[in-house]
Amino acid sequence: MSKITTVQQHILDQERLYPRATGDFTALLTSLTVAAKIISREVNKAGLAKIIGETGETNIQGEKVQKLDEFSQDTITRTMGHSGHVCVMASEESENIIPIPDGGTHGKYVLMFDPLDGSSNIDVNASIGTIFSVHRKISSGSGDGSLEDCLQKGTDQLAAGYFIYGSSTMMVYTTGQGVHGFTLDPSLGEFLLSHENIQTAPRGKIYSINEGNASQWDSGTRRYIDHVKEVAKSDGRPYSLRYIGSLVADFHRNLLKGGIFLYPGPKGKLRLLYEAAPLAMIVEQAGGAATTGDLRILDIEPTSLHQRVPLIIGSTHDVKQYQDFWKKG
Ligand code: FDP
Repeated sequence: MSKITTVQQHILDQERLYPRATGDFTALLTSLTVAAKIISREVNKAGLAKIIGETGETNIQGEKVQKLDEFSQDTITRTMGHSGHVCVMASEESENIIPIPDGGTHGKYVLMFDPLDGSSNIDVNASIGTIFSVHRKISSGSGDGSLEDCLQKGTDQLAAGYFIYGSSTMMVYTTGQGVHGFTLDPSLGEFLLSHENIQTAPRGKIYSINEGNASQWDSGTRRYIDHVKEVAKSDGRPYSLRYIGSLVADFHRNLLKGGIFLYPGPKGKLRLLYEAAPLAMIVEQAGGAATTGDLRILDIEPTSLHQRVPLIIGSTHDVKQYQDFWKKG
């Protein structure tokens, strides 16, 4: 009989690998799972908003109906701001850093998050997600964290992960000891280990890109996409195109099945700190790769909170091959 492991037990076991660990880190990630369960419950009711009252209006209980992305932002900020584990946060939805609320206890960690990624998919019932990344406080003192704490590069992440609200709700995370996936059992309210030590295929058969942007692609990207579409049965081409337009959902599928996701330059659309860096840590831990074309995502020094980068991420062979095309221009 296989063992049943909750996410809390798993995080605790991972933290025990570090002799000087205090348990704080386990508590931080556990608080985050509470926020995700609240968001998951609300996401599952999304279609009902139309019945019980439109967003921004008052529902039949006299409560104001909040937009789901704002709700997710508030839920994470409130849960984590009072957890005592973080000293500062930053979110894709907030222009500036988010300080700990008055009266809150300061911890030694920095939390970066995208509260509801892929939110243009909410109305059509497609999978969406929450992405997070944890750093250690580097600014001096034990009080409030600062912008400096938030602008750390991907290689300094202590943990990264995401929650995907799909046909089931899942949590996928890494603390640098492999990538592990948990599925929420809604009747128990517990995330149970379902995907231990996820390894992505060295080479996939899927490419994921918004082809509607083709006229803006550089010639290297154009030639690469032509290449994966060419018929060459001997090496597994043509690849299949799969694109949901919800990063967490596209990434999660490719992580499990193998493949490449591309949102190329010149500037890119996706955010370094809330999307590219956390997913790059996960993919590398699963044996894959992530690049802008010329730079490894995890090596980029952030210069601003909402910096965008090109993101090419997935199976190592595919990402390397993209880079070869990209370099030739
Ligand atoms: P969305 O605009 O729905 O929030 O981060 C933004 C994001 O979604 C990603 O989740 C997704 O991969 C990408 O944008 C989709 O962009 P396009 O619609 O330009 O393809």
